[in-house]
Amino acid sequence: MSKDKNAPIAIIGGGAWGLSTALHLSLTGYSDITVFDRAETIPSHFSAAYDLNKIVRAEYEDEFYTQLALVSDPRLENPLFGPYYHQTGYIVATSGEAPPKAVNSMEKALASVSKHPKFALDIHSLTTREEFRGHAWQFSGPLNGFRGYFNPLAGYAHSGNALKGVCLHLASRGVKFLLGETRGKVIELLYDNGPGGSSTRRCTGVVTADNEIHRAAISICALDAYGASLIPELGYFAVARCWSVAHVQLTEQECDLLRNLPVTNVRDLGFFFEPDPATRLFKLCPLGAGYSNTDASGTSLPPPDELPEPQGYIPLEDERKLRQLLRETLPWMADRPFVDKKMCWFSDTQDSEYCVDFVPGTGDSLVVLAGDSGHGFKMMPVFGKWVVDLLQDRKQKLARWRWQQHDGQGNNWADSVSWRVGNAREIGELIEEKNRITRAYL
Ligand code: FSA
Repeated sequence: MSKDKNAPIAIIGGGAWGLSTALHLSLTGYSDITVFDRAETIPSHFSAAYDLNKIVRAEYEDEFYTQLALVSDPRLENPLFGPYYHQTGYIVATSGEAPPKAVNSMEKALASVSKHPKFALDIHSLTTREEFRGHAWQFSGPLNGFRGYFNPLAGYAHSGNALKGVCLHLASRGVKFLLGETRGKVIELLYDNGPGGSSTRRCTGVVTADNEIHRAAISICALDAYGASLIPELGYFAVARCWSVAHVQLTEQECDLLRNLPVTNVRDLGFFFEPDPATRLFKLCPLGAGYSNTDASGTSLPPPDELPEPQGYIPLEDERKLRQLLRETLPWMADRPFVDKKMCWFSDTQDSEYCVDFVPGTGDSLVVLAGDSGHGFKMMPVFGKWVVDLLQDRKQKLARWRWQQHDGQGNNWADSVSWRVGNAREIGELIEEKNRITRAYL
């Protein structure tokens, strides 16, 4: 990297990873950092972390990520993250109707946490309704055939508020923010031709929608699901995919009832969180293989509009899963309307590995951060350190986080991701389904 810590750095995308990168670069002494985002404010509604809450857990199928998540403990890092973290504990389960893939995955997770020195002593395996109620007394549903475990060393973080808090802190450290559809939306990356016919060109900065040129020694594309809009080759291995989010509006009394409810993740149905005390919203997400938005060239990107279709809508199959989840656990909520329904977009890789690397052929001038694969937010306290390491090492030393060469196999791997259940679909099919339902009710 440029040895000059005063050289301009452009970070494109003010989500969890972009802000964490700005934070750690600033803490390392880099003084001329600008964060660009299309949204008018942070938290940006283009960020996957624009949300009430995200699961914060250290347990993983892969010990490598367990170690990283343990280091990323929001209680330890600094006061920036602690206030948003709530250690309610974590119930992982399968219902009596779960397909073998979900049961196997839950059992593998239980076997692994049960022998892990960091978790083992506190893991409680749960096989009866009463055992589940020992950790979530609020569960009044039948919990038919539920099996699982409770891990107290986990919980959730208010991700939208964490982004806001970090943004304010960064502004106080002199990090600049260019926000909004004109000043903040990066429409193009600028390149020079590289020295004397070499195959390496350098990225020299960005152009925003108001046609301003912003020169940068290093440009860092932290657009995640939207990354292929600036770096098309990224779309070959990091696929924009979305999952449903829904909420139930609770009363103050209902909210009090559910206080301290552990995050509950039923692998064949979905997961939910203790209600947010400020809005009294109870957030739920169905589990599945996700939905992509693939164009004729084979690239999936979130829909381009400011409010991507379908907003205020989640697929019928997901509504069904969530209502089934509630009937089993909190049946009094099972027929309540879902509000603030949306699709949350991620950048998904086949092996769920992150991409933290230079874009090939750009020397050390253009970094891409992508492939959160639905497990990126929890790393926010430490993520930016890995970008600082990358810049200082001038190459990605970890093979698993390198830019992935396209294998020509296409993107038909979504159903085979080990920790997911179900079949991936295209968002276009859902819009047709939604229109059919709307027509049927006219
Ligand atoms: O830390 C977590 O387990 C949250 S995963 C969130 C999620 O929506 C997954 O449930 C889904 O399977 C996909 O991987 C995207 O992320």
